[in-house]
Amino acid sequence: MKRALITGVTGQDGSYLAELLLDKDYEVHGIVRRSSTFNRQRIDHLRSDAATRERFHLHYGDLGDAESLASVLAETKPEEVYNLAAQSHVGISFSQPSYTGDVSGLGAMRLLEAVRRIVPEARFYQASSSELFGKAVETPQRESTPFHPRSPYGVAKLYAFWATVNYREAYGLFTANGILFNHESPRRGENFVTRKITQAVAEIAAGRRDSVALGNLEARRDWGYAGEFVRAMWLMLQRETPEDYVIGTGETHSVREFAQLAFREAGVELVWDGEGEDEVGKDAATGAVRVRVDSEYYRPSEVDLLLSDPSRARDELGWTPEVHFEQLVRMMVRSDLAAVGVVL
Ligand code: NAP
Ligand code: G4F
Repeated sequence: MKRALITGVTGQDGSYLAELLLDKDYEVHGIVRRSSTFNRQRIDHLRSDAATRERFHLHYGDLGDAESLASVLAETKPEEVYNLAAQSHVGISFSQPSYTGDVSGLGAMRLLEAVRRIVPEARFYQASSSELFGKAVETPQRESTPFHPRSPYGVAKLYAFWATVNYREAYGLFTANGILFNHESPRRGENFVTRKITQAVAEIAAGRRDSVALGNLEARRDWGYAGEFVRAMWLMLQRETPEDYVIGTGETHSVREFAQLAFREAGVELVWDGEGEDEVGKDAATGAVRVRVDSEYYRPSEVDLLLSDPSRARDELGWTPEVHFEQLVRMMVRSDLAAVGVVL
């Protein structure tokens, strides 16, 4: 039985990756942080299900605390380590720049150093991000595209990316960066734009609120489904030699398109009126304002356009995404509608 350690196991990706590995008969260890209230909703089913609970173990630790990382590695001796933990919100990284650098940047270095000292044979996956491309110098973005991060989060992830490469080159560790483009799901955190929209659509349909306030409607992202992106992480660690891979769908859509489609899924056709901060999206049938623009959600520097070229992952890992944009939006809206008890 293989043993894996996942940091960030309570997050969106951590929960899907834990499911995947348990399904492959791994023993899975996850690092969780202490919090005053439990936040394990995404993994509770794995702790109660008879088929998985014996092979799924949680340990307290924090990427800010090197000793806790070393202790967990010494206790669990994993063969694969997936570093998914991060302060992962780009907008919030402008409010907490040095904390984000500490956790999302230096945290990866702390873990790499602990791996080097305690389990140097282990294979290491780093959750790198398309935010590295930032003010992208070419489109689509591929492994060779130069980086130009646009946020404290992107800068922190740049440090972690190069730390991962450096430990491969300096010490011969098996380390791989997955440069993942945006991936979403019904488990996506509620303050990322996709989930914020689908949750608002559901609450509006349930009569619990009137509208949703968004920032930049023109930003374009390459949005895929988290449930299938985690398989690419695992595939990277099964290779003979470690490499870094771009993972995305090869399609790009704007925040406006996402909102349009999400409301359509709940039977509301949006028409747009006005410009800039005065723009609104109205229900074409009733004239009710459903989307507003609020500059509070603008970022000091924006990533305007992300679009992946995932051909290397297709050719070398055999990984191709199956869930397309429309299916992703539908899946997320339906899940949020079900959560508020709305059946259309
Ligand atoms: P997420 O839902 O925000 O999950 C982040 C996880 O990190 C949570 O389990 C969180 O724990 C944990 N964490 C945060 N700070 C920590 C600390 N100091 N010590 C230990 N754990 C800590 O993020 P995600 O969407 O699953 O993304 C997973 C990883 O991929 C992240 O590194 C993210 O930056 C990266 N990434 C994500 C995407 C995407 O589109 N989703 C794309 C590219 C890269 P709590 O539950 O206690 O908060
Ligand atoms: O959903 P977002 O917050 O995701 P963002 O910034 O692209 O970051 C996500 O993807 C990265 C990979 O590219 C990950 F590394 C990172 O951890 C995270 O998972 O914002 C997407 C776009 C941005 O351009 C933002 O300005 O949507 C725009 N936006 C417009 N209104 C909004 C809003 N974003 C948020 N969060 N909230 C809004 O109201």
